Amino acid sequence: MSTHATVDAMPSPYTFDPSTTALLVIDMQRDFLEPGGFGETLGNDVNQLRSAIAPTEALLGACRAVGLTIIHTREGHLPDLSDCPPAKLHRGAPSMRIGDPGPKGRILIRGEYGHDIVDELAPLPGEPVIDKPGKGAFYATELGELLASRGVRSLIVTGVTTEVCVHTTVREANDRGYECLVLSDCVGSYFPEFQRVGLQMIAAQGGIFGWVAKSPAFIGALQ
Ligand code: TIU
Repeated sequence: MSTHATVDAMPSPYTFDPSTTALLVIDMQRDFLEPGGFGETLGNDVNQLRSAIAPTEALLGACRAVGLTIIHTREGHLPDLSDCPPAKLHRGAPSMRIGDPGPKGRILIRGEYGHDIVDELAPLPGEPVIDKPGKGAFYATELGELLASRGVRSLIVTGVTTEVCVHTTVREANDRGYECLVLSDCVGSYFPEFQRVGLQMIAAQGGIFGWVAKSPAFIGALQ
């Protein structure tokens, strides 16, 4: 028997069954959230993202307490860059390119210190970590198969950055039939304007990509 819960959300209440719901924590990596990583090489102020850490830590605690499926993702590339298209490697004028040696290891390379998730949000044993070469978490990863194997239909989406990897993943998930709820205090952008508008774009037009709520509302619905 399934038990449904409802969250006060935009543009309408979000109803989910915890047994077919997964929390997706996107790319909360040192490379995006700490100085000396990929985000900073692109010219960004990494402090803009750090407000998402504490609410996500609380959210993880609540989800772990009720046994909700939790999946983490990391953006990054193989050491030989064979999975990094030239279009991504050569785009823009970063201070360091993907694969260059930085203070936290090679920029955005799997296995390096900077590529891993920040200490506060470290995955627990048994929580899948999806390594992805693109912005979307479904592209060239095992995420789709993993969700299907667990019967997941609803995704609670958090992480960074709101308008890049969160948006791309929500759009991918929406086209695959998932019901996505984005938690506004657990996502972050380097650009306050993009944070605001990026969230509006999810819930506009009657929820064209999904729903938006604050994490305390979701945590309340879990209990
Ligand atoms: N640059 C930027 O805003 N984001 C990324 O490159 N990756 C993610 O969002 N994870």
